[in-house]
Amino acid sequence: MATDKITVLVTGGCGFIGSHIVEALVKKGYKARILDNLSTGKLENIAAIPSEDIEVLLGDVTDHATVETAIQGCEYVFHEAAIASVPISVNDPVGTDKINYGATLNVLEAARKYGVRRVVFAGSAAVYGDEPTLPKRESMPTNPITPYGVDKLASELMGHCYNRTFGVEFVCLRYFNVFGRRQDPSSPYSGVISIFCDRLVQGVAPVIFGDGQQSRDFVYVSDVVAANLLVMEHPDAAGRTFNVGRGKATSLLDIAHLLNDLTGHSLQPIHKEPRPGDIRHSIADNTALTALGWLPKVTIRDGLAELIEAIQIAA
Ligand code: UD2
Repeated sequence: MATDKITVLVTGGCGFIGSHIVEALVKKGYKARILDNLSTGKLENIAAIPSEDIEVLLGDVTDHATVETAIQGCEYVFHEAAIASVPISVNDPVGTDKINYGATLNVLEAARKYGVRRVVFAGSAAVYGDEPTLPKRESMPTNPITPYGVDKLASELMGHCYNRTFGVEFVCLRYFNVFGRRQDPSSPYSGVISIFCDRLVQGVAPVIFGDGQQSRDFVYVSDVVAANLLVMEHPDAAGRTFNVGRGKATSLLDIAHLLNDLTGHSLQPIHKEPRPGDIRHSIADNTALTALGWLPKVTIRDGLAELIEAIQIAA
């Protein structure tokens, strides 16, 4: 059946953040096309979305022809597909580069060829590296210390190059520590909150690497989705890079405490050796994004409560 809905491509649309973006796009009346190879994404993440509003292409973002096919007819692209693990990038810099940088170039080139209006890219706070100045501002020098961070930065730079040189509008969102439903807890390098929650519902104490005073700018996935949808069409967003964090740091001890409080447990964290290469604190200056009208709405406590409820329902 013919449709006059605008089609939006979401690479990695079966993944953690991508599936939430797809859901929000469909709610706003867009048609979402998903390109995902299900390496970490899951079809069950999009199972609740009405099938007439989505198209799912199972394929690889590293394959140029596949990306060209996926992008044709799309006005916007959210490029979320990536190997989201720093340690995997350290173990296999060549393999991850093909995905975390090579695929971005594929997307940009196909966007240029097929006249996509705007590409929104899932960047990372990893581009700041371990330089201790806080909060992180977008204008600060970047100094990534892992292949993951370098690929994210290279992708940003190429995106801005396509913006200036070829007129493909490009926006980079540097995600801080995103948490929420559908974040996979199964690897030791999954987001710490997903791991803690997974253990908690099994009544197992969290393991904290180090003293637990290290802190992160945890941001709930629905606020990250709101940031994506805001910069998708905002006239002042094109050609720019924005931090996506709440601008508040929460320590791991506080997370463990909040989780006990929310569930009535009194699990004492088990402390182990600090994780090599860990940064101590991370916090975003989000002035640029809030100036566009973004306001993170979900507190850490409310986000944790929602997440625990979702995990308990699924269990
Ligand atoms: C985040 C991003 C990563 C990259 C990086 C840039 C996530 C999931 N990862 O890594 O993609 O952008 O920032 O700096 O958002 N921890 C424990 N116990 C556990 C698991 C983790 O104590 O069971 C600690 C870990 O040692 C670290 C903190 O929790 O101090 C956060 O770890 P993470 O893997 O959730 O995120 P991070 O900040 O290392």
